[in-house]
Amino acid sequence: MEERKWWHTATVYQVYPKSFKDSNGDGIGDLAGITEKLDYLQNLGITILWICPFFRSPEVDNGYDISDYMDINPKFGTMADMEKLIEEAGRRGISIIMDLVANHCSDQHRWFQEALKGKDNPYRNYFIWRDGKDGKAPNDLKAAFSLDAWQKDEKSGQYYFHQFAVEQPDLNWANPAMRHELYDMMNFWIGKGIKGFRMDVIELIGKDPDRKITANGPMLHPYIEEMARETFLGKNLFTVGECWNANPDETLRYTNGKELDMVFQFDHLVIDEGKNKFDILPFDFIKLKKTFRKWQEIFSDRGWYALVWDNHDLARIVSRYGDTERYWKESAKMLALTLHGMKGTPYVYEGEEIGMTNMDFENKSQLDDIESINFLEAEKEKGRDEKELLRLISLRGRDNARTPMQWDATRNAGFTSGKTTWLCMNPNYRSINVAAEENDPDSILCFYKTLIHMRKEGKYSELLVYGRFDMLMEDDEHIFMYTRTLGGRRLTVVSNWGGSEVEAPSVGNDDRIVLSNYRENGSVLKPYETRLYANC
Ligand code: TEU
Ligand code: CA
Repeated sequence: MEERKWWHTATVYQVYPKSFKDSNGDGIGDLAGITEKLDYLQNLGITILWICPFFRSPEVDNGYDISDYMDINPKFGTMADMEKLIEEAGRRGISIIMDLVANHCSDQHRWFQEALKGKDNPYRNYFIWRDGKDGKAPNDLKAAFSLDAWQKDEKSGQYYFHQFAVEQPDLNWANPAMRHELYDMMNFWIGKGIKGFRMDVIELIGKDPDRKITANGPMLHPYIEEMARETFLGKNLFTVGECWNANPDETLRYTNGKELDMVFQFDHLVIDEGKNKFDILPFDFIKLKKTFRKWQEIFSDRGWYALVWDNHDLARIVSRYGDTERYWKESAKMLALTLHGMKGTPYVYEGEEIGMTNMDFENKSQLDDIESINFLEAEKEKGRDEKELLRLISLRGRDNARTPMQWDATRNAGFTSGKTTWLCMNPNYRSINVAAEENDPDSILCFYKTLIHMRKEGKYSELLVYGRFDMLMEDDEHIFMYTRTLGGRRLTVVSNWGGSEVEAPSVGNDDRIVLSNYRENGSVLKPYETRLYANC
């Protein structure tokens, strides 16, 4: 039996502060708005709240370009608002974890502004500078957002490295002075009552750009171990790292007891991606099941699995793997039970719990995200049709996850009292919203609430948290089925991943259905029918 941790029974809720709730009518979500909604989160059963960056930022990448780690983006409020949010959350048994963006900062950060002053400035080596080669960049490394990874500084003639936007210079983790300033910042926030960290692209901090190594670099784990020792280790906090290139060995090193509690890996969400997220391949259901089974086996008795469908970088799961035309409610619930029945910590992204969907971005003026805008411009340069590009962005773009939270059917979905919102509303807010679901026992919201509470406390909690995972029917074209077993007790999840009826597989004789997205459960599984059986 794994060592028990306070957060093992938790479900983590992720808030994108700009889009969750606006308290002052300026059309931009803010910290006071999150505080307003803490009762909603407590009622949902949430005990850990991950808030995306709320620090001072020019918002080139919506807050993942931080210009002051120790101050609050004035659009989101003040330090007093943050202190109140931490306190009010604590009173409701909700621990707040912050988004640690330690791989890079904003080019408007004091450190970078100092570094630009010259090669012998003490902050110069807080960043990664190289001379060019033959009048060009040091090498041909690429960045995200359709960019090259080296940016020339005309004043010094050198290039600096950026894995993301030009305005997001990578921090130089080889510099102990820089590392220790980051640790001081982390300890400042721990002192404020932050109960943990979600670590943005933590896999990149050990990079060696001269050898074109970005993720999983040679110094990655020594740096994380040092960070842990200097800040959160032994303080019973919650830490999760974001890793897009995690392999089994690397992942188990992260969770070796000297580093993090868990990492996100996204293999199950890139199975239909070719060259990039906008290069969409046919969905391969069996590959999806094999991916989940692989990672469940890796984490079977070591480390811990982050169970994720949605986040602020991903298109809405019910639009990706569900059916928003004919079986919106059934497929959203099926996806929820299929994920939440597994071993690991489930993450719920704002709006996922009410079945929020992608939207059609018909005009590029509706877009905000640098990743989508750069993709559109870069591909148009190559002669591709804007309408087709907008179709792809509507399928996979990050703005799908950033349209404001849909609270009710009033103007702007009750997200703001103002006339405008910083990003377009999804027009389906009139039918998909919290108010329409919170008192409907058959709603997606109530289904998520049941799942979250089932893990948190009660009869099946221990089985859901610690039960062994075994995949069944892995090669079946329609059914996702697995068991969770512990001490002779068993849960079985059976999900029909398609819009047609299929024969229901047999289960144990004394297995009874304890949760389903259909009222009647017969010998066939109806479209997107999902069932949780228990023998105890
Ligand atoms: O994302 C890491 C990252 O690489 C994503 O941009 C991902 O590759 C892409 O969205 C998949 O299509 C983190 C943050 O979650 C993201 O919001 C930031 O833009 C990025 O790092 C830079 O901080
Ligand atoms: Ca506001």
